[in-house]
Formats: sequence, C-alpha cells, structure tokens
Amino acid sequence: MKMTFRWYGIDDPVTLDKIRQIPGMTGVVSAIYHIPVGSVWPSEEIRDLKEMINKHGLELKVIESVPVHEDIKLGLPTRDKLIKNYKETIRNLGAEGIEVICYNFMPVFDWTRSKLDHELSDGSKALVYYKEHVDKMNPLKGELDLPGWDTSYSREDIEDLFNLYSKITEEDLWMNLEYFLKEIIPAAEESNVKMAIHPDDPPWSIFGLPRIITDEAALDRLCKLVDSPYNGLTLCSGSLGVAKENDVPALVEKFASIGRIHFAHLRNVKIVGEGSFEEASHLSKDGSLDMVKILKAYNDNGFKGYIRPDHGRMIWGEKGKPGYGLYDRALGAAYINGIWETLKAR
Ligand SMILES: [Mn+2]
Repeated sequence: MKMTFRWYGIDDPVTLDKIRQIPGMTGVVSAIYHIPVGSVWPSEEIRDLKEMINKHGLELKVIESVPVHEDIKLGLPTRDKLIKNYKETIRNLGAEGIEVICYNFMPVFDWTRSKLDHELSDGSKALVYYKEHVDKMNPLKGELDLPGWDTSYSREDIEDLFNLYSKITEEDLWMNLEYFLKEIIPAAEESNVKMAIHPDDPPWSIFGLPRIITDEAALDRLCKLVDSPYNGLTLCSGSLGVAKENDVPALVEKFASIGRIHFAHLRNVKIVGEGSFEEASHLSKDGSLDMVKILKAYNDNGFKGYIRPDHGRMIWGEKGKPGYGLYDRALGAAYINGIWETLKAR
C-alpha cells in the first residue's frame, strides 16, 4: 500500500510541508476545486497542481474527486455533453500520470452529518450523524440545517432538484450509472486511469432521495456493470461500516482479491443506535470497526494501491476543516503504518 493524505489545495491550513513530515507519506490526493462541476479540467492546471506537490517531495497519483454532474445522475438529455467533458478530464488526468480517480454517485448531497463538532468524552470534537436529528429536517421547507452542506445551492435549486429526483427510482439511478460507466470506462482504459467509486455516506437513503452504493450486493452489481479492472472501488471503511450488515473486512477480502479496490479510506466509526453514529479515532477499541482485521484483509490479498486515513477528530485545540485537521489524521496514518509493518513482518 502507498500512504497518502487528502489535501485541499493552497488554501488548506494543513500545508504540504507539514504533510511530508508524517512518517511514510508518499503523496497527497487532491482536486482542482474552482472548476465548475461538468467542465473539463485543463491539462495545464493539472500539471501546475502536480508540479507544486512534487516540489514538496510528494506524489499526485489519486484525484479525489472529479464530481459527477447532477444531470448525469438524473439521466437528462444534457448528460451526453457532460459525459464527453468527463472523458476529456479523464484523458487529461491520465496524460499527467494520474492513476486513480475517486468519484461518487450520490444525488444532491455528498456525505451527510448532523453535527461537525460534537464533543466526545475526552474533549475532542468529532463529526456525528444522529438519525433523530436528520429525520426532523425537511429540505423543501428550508429546514435544512446540514453543517458543511454546499451553500451555493439556493432553496429554489434544492426544490428543483428534489422535484427532478422525485421521478427517479433506485433502478433509474442504476441505469444512469450504467450509462455513465459504459461511456467513460473505455476512456479510462485508454488513459490507464482506474475509476474508483466511493460508497454512499451514510449508506442509506436520506430525505427520500435514492442512494444505491450501500452494501455488498451493490458493490457486486457495480463491478458487473462494466467488467473491467478500470471500473473499481474506493473502499471506505467508515462509510460502509456504519451499517451493521456491512462486514468491512469481508468486503475488503472479496473486492481486493479480484483487484477492484484502487483506493482505501481507513476510518473508524462508532455505531450509537439504529441509523446513528459518531466518528472515532482510528484505534479499533474507540469504534465499531476492527482495524487490524481490515488491514489484514488488504495485506492477505496483496493490496498495492493507495490508502489514506479518512476523517479525523479535532484534537489539541486545532481549528480547521471539520474531519480534515492535521493531528488526528496524522495519528491515524501512524497507526495504520504500525499495523501494516507488523502484518508485513509476520
Ligand atoms: Mn471516505
């Protein structure tokens, strides 16, 4: 495995100079954040980003993420032009040596939490999702109190999107994903870029919107939509792991053994009731996931891909982007490195 760290670009208070000092760090995963969703990422900007990262002794081999336009998820007639742009972005990224693109297919909302600074018993602050809190919100009545939610959407935009999605079933969303993948995977193959879908976070429907990348059956179905190693997964332990029925080590075992995991997100979560969870430190005993078992499944199946500590808590008074501070993620990386070194030595 190759250890990486998510970096949000030059405005990120967690600088490349700091990231490179974390033991074992080979690179960062990043994106070009100012390009509107659906537009082509220009080669020159990709090259500039890569060169800046390389100058700090780090690689850029994974992009997280190239967002998928809502019109593609909705299957609107405008999708063909947008998919054409997406393919061009894939080719441009491949030409600059990018190996993996992480993306997701979640309607309207990306990852969702009810609070971003919930204080845990040790005084650290974590992202949490309490079902009773989310159930009370009604985005159509303007009762959307979702922290971290993209405020660039107006209430009218949200209403329009909800109206469009009210006609889209889970099966429709699957068909639209299949259409997208059948178009882009050949471009990914030609460009030697592995596509790696991130599971839905949390892996269940919210606000009545369809969500499909949620469990083992969904990952099986995804892999079969286009049977190519270039159609793969970002296996996120924390996203899948909040649903009790998802056995994360077994999922790693299954999909790493067939070479479909291109990017691993390692995060621990504590299930605190049906449909509710708190993000925890990476340590197994702090959450509901067995991190040694998960890493052992990667090691046993010869995983050579990219891995990163996923969200961290805010500790030691750090202020910054929720989930993406330096300290707790660095501790997570060190912990993962320790487990990995031990597994390799056995
Ligand atoms: Mn993740």
